Amino acid sequence: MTHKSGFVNIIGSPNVGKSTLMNHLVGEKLSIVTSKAQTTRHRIMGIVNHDDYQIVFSDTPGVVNAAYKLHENMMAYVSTSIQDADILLFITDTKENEMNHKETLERIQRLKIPVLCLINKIDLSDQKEVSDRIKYWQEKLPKAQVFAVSALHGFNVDAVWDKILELTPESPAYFDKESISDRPMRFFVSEIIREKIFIHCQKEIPYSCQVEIEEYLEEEDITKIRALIIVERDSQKGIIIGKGGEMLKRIGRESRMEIERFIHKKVFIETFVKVDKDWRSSESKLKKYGY
Ligand SMILES: Nc1nc2c(ncn2[C@@H]2O[C@H](COP(=O)(O)OP(=O)(O)OP(=O)(O)O)[C@@H](O)[C@H]2O)c(=O)[nH]1
Ligand SMILES: [Mg+2]
Repeated sequence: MTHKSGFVNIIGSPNVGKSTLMNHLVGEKLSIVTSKAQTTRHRIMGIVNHDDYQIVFSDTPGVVNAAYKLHENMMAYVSTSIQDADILLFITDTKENEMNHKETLERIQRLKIPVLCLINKIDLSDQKEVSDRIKYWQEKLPKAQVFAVSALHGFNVDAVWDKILELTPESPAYFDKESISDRPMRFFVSEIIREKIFIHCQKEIPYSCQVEIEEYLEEEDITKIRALIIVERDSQKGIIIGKGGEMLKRIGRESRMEIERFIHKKVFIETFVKVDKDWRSSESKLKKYGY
């Protein structure tokens, strides 16, 4: 029996639904999702295993013009994901009139590998708008097959799956057939906490935060976690903690509930906040934090 395996990399502008799509395809919430743009900062692999195939999806940060060093590193993840894809899923949504980042679009236009263009969030749109978008993107990406989908509601995602399986090359598996990601548990835990900060904090705060897991201790009936939230300035520290510690408590409580669902175990979590001045602009600090 032949075995298929390949890298299916998801690229697109911020907030179009890349992470929602990957989670749907993998059937597990691996990537955090929020209503704010630039939620995803890493390349995160989600692996789907079957006797006959292994598909390695990669979620990536939304394509932006780099405003600070962290952005540059995020865009480097996008760039390598375009390079090493066997199949590219270019995702846009019904509200994106044109791709702001022309260079990336041009790179996709020049690709020799199969490109699937997914127009997402069609549940928010009408037939006419969807038809206009299909026409527009088919002209921009003439070699791509265009799909109108809703990643959130799973609409038409099956058709995308069928196409992916058809296009995946014959190859042995790249990863252990038991693994669902290339990332360790600590990474997912830090991302869950970052998601709660994104949801509850406004303006620049979510973008200035990084979460480090200082301790992850698995005991027989409970997992003990100590997390450090890193901000760029003293004023941000005060906001994350909130009046009487309310904000930090809320972030901790909601994170704990979600981590418990994710690892199917009881969790005890402690959160601390620390200032690391301008960490987003320092190459050495970014390296330390895994970017
Ligand atoms: N109505 C609707 N909302 C969607 C759909 N897909 C995603 N969303 C919403 O769009 C927002 C952004 O989704 P994400 O999956 O985080 O988008 P992303 O492209 O990964 O964003 P970045 O990581 O910031 O680049 C969230 O509020 C999602 O719930 C969809 O099919 N329909
Ligand atoms: Mg994302």
